Amino acid sequence: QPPPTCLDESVTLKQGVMNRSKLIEGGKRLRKNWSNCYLAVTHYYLLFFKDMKSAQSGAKPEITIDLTGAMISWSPEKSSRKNCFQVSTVAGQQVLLQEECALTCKEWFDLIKNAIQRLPMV
Ligand code: I3S
Repeated sequence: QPPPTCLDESVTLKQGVMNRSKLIEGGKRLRKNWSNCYLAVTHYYLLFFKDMKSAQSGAKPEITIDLTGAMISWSPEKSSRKNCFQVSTVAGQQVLLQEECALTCKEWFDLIKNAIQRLPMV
């Protein structure tokens, strides 16, 4: 399943604002740097857009995360912020996601976890 090149409502399970910090990209550990982003979850991918406006006007995602074989876990030790979880990909990308509202954050977590579990293991 090739990654969507823009927000596609027909395959989007959930979309909304999240706080994100990349941890590892292209095999390199990055300095933690939180930013607000607009996240869309599909059955196969996480798509991170700059903000809602750019997502809804057809912009390309800034980051695309392949959920096949990915791992997700709560990671309170990775940040002083509450409600943090991390997603790690087979390709070695790692992002931290965070949201102030515990309930909303758990909804994102459960949805992404379910999406991962439906995909084949690699
Ligand atoms: O895990 P760290 O290194 O304490 O993460 C903090 C730093 O990345 C900090 O930036 P500086 O590298 O300029 O100090 C960020 O501003 C903080 O947000 C990071 O900590 P939190 O606990 O917010 O994830």
